[in-house]
Amino acid sequence: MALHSSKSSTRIDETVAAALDGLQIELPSWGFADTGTRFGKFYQPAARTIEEKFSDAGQVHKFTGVCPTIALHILWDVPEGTEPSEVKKLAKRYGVQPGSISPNVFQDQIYKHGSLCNEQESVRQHALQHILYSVRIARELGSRDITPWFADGSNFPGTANIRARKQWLAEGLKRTHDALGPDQRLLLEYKPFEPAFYHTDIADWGMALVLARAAGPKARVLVDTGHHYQTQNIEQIVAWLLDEDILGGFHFNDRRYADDDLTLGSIDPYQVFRIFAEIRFYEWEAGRRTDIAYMVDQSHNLKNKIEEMIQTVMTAQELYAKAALVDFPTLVVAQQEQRLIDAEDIYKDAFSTDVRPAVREWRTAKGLAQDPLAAFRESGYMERIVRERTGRAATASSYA
Ligand code: AFD
Ligand code: MN
Ligand code: MN
Repeated sequence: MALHSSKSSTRIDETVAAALDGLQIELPSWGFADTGTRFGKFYQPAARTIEEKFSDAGQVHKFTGVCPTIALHILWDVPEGTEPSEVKKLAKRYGVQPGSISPNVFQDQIYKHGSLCNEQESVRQHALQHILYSVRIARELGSRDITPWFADGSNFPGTANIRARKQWLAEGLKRTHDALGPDQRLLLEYKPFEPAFYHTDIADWGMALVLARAAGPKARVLVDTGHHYQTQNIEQIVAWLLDEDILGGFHFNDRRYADDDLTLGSIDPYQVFRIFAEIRFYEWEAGRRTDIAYMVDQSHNLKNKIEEMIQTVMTAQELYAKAALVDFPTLVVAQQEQRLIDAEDIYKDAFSTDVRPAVREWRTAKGLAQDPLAAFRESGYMERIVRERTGRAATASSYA
């Protein structure tokens, strides 16, 4: 049975265009700053202020056309006392709106032994007040998602009452959830380890799901693709969260070992395709799009930060376009009839389709450059910011 209808290029173009029309990708403010790793930083003319972060993110949106929001960290970008109106002026000036808002409960000295899971009630209260402040700022900025990440955990056996910490955490998240505005969401991110190396209080998707359910109906699970052990089947986790109607969104990056902050799709593009395919499968069966926040969480240390963000977005678009080509009507029949090779080949056929011509056509139709990276490089923006931020002329090393 000839399964693979030779996809006409018209069908590919139409399917890819429809898919890309619905894909928006949020950029992380911290991805434009020199954050380095715990082993050091290799400086480049990176953003130093929230204004420069908005400016750089604005370039990514200008050339890709699909990044209208920038995720902000309250401590790094909107320290207490910042007027939200100032942030709104930056959004207007640079063409990107504030996106998800991350409280920061993992950096201040007070959080040495944790935040909402800290044995000291005063520290738990301090963390909660910061999170509630973040919710207020988010409401004033018109941001929908609150995305706390908790580094809470322990390094040595016997030093933590894991059950008590779970209860304290649930209590703090419930208080946070109850402070949300009508259209806001609380996205709970999980991470198996780092900086804690014996146990992390929200270590996997199951713990995040239990906590989200306990917090209330506006809470969801946030899947950071770098936050999984080597052998974990991330697309299976995504399928379960979809089926439980509790998948809030993603923090995209790639990893060879763990939370490596590598460029999305640079190590395992097929895994990213499989994640998107699970989402497209769910949407095809449900007959509707899902409301998932696609966000990048990469803070690069070697590549040019703006260029790598453009590269990340272009990769996400290509892999999403491939997933949109999966022939689900034929796939479900092959699955039902247990024709394994035919079913697998439907995935492989979509993944191996070169969608770049269709993506380029889509960009042309949108009035965008066919190659956003090349267009950015020709724009002179890097030369300008190198002069402005370093006082020197740009050299080849400015394009790391
Ligand atoms: C780190 C954490 C987590 C968080 C991000 C931004 O592992 O992914 O979302 O910083 O705060 O990558
Ligand atoms: Mn993350
Ligand atoms: Mn991370």
